[in-house]
Amino acid sequence: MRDAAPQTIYLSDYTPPAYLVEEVHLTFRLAPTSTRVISHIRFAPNPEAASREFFLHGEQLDLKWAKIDGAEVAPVLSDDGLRCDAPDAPFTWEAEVEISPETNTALEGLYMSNGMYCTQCEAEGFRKITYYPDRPDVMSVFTVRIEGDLPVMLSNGNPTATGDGWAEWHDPWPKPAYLFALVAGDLVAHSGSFTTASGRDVDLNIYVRKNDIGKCAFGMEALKQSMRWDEQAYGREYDLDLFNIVAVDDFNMGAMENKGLNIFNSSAVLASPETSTDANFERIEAIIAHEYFHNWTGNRITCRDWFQLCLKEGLTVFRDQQFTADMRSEAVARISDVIALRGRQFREDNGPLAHPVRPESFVEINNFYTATVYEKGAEVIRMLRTLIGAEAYRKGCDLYFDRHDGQACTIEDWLQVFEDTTGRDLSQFKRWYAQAGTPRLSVTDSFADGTYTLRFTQTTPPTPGQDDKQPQVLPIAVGLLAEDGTEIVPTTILEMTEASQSFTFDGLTAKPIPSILRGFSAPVILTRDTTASERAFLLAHDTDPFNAWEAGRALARDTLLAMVRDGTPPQTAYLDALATMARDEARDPAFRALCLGLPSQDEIAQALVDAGETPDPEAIYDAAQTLRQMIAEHLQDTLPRLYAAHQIADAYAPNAEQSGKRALANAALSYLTRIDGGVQAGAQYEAATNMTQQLAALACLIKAGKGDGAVADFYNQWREDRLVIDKWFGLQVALAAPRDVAQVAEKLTQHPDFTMQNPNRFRATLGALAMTPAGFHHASGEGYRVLADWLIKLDPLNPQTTARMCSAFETWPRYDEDRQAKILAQIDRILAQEGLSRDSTEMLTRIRDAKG
Ligand code: B3K
Ligand code: ZN
Repeated sequence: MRDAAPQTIYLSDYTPPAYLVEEVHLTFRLAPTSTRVISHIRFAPNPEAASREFFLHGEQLDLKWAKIDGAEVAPVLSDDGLRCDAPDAPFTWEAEVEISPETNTALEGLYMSNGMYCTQCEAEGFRKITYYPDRPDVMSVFTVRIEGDLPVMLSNGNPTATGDGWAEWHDPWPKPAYLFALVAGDLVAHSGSFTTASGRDVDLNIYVRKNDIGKCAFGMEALKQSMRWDEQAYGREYDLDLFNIVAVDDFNMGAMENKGLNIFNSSAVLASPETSTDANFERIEAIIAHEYFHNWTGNRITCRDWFQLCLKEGLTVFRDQQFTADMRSEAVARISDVIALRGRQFREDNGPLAHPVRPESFVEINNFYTATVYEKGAEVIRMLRTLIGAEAYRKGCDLYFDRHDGQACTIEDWLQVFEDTTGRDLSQFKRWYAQAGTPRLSVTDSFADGTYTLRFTQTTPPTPGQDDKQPQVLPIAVGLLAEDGTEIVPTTILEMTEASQSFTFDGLTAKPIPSILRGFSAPVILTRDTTASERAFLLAHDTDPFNAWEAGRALARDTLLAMVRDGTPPQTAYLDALATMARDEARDPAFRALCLGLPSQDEIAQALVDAGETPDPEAIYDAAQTLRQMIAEHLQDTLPRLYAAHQIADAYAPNAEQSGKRALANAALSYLTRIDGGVQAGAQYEAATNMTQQLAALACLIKAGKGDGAVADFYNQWREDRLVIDKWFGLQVALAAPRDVAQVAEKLTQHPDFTMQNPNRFRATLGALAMTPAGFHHASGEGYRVLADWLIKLDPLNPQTTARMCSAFETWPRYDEDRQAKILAQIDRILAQEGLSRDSTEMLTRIRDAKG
């Protein structure tokens, strides 16, 4: 289906809606290729609007008839909606449209997945269901009647009546259309209940297909913990008698926060020890929390327009990060968040797709559900909280909920509550929402007469459309240590507001060792000339666990950079520090496992770019392989002990304690495999009783070149479990030798279980190709060619998932001329496709035209 003509939308063009909606009644007569949607909508002129133009969004709808106040009308239809003469007074609009859920492969609007009907309306999918003012600042109360022959038929809110072949639902909370949901299918429920702080009982259900009923218990517990946590941490109670979650196999992203009826990608809710890894459990817990938390930050208070997306997403990510930190280890959670931020957001912020946390224009809003809006958006809120303190933050949030409940808001509304409660001027802080790019923070130090001085300088490189950047407000958390490892100045927040600024610490007897940017207190790239021995010292002694990890990370990064540049072998200072850390029983195993990891190849590539060099992805891969081998040899006595000491006798539990031990044992196993050729990994594979162990062992065997038998065995064991088979697809691509990666991916697309209609399977295969740097960027250009071939095939079916995966090409300006030419040729080949979606066209033109 062709998109409406592409058009750029600007934040500065916002105008209030001409008409508001007082109430909506929808009737769905479900049929796979001919569903009828009958709407009955009460409109009233908006006193705040300048225009009285009556326009309703609508795309790919077959309008049967329309009436205003009972009289048939003949609206003017266009690609993106309809216009009609309408009274300058309240009136009733009625219409009937026909849509075809079964042939809706875009998975937006009403579609079918494995025989079940479901919806995805954010951001602008409701307009594919019926004619409506599909914008978040139009909020209304929905009543829904579903007619069909399926046993379970759900919508938002509470059920009001049901009969043979029909069900009615009413949602008392006004909401924008993007939060509408409908589900109908042959489903079963895993049920639970929750009593809110004020004593109201809420029924909870996770609806799944029959075979999946054994995979719901963990999600249910996570939901209850989220409900309790939001009451305690933010004073937010749930507000309906019912909360439903539904698992869907074909879904473009992780999950969706529809009011009272969250819809989840099955991979983001279904879990069992045999089929899910510890990382899967942790992700599920976080996503359930995230969607639940949206009930207040997103649903009760929503966004005025889509430019304000970070208002709900940045805040809700920050809230889910706080939740994970409380449920698990705070340090480990923070380190994991920062690894993800650097891996996705820094990459975006330093390339052609860089955009502000609050963008100023877009063509297709679905292209802006980005790491910048989500993860950098969360960092901005974290900084705000650091600057004003936890108590003031909570007070500001309380005022936000009081003042704006039921409204569609802006970033200005959000910042205003903190200005009002703290008396602070946040105008400079607001630059975080407007300026794209990752600030570079450099620091030098000096010591004289008992005074220690830190001198900081910040600069932000130009990004597309923003050549000059102003200094931002940076909360820099600093602690000072003495040479014997004691902390002489505990964590202090320095508030940097200038381009260059000095901070002093008086009354010291000797030059201290600084620990700067503790807890990663601002999303910047910190550079500081220092020695390997000082980094080793901080890895061993920093009282801030984030910075202890960061010191080890910096050592690893410097080591890899030196290896890539001229083959300099790793310094023993690094290897010894790593060995000491790995053996340190006083440290959390999860933390030690993180310390044994290396910076990503992407991070090394970016570091080379920052130093004015051109990265060679294969050289980076080789250096990482060599370093891993040297670490394995250096730790050879420690590894078997580390492995043995972290085996677990108790029954499997996906908690922080057990998963930390498994992470450390598996990190040890991975190094050990380089020494024993896979003997221990083979034993673990055979004996594994949970997916964390089985998958880790399988990965080791593949890396050791001994995976063939296990790969076949794994497939036979799990062929009926699509989520496990996704792992099977992904692992084979990710672990192939760089020259084989593209070919392995391409061969897997011929496998009978490969389907491009299922986004999880497509991402497991082609996404793994895109995320394996040395393979994707192999000099042959085959990685680019295979991905482009498949994006071309997927685009007509599913523009959203295609466009999202186009970002694989975003790092092209980093590379040598030959690679650049090869990538650009593929981009141009995709862009030349007749009828390419608006989504992919926008992504690829931004990537191609703005040399970041
Ligand atoms: N709000 C949804 C994302 C919708 C994406 C639309 N392309 C999930 C979330 O952030 O919780
Ligand atoms: Zn969200």
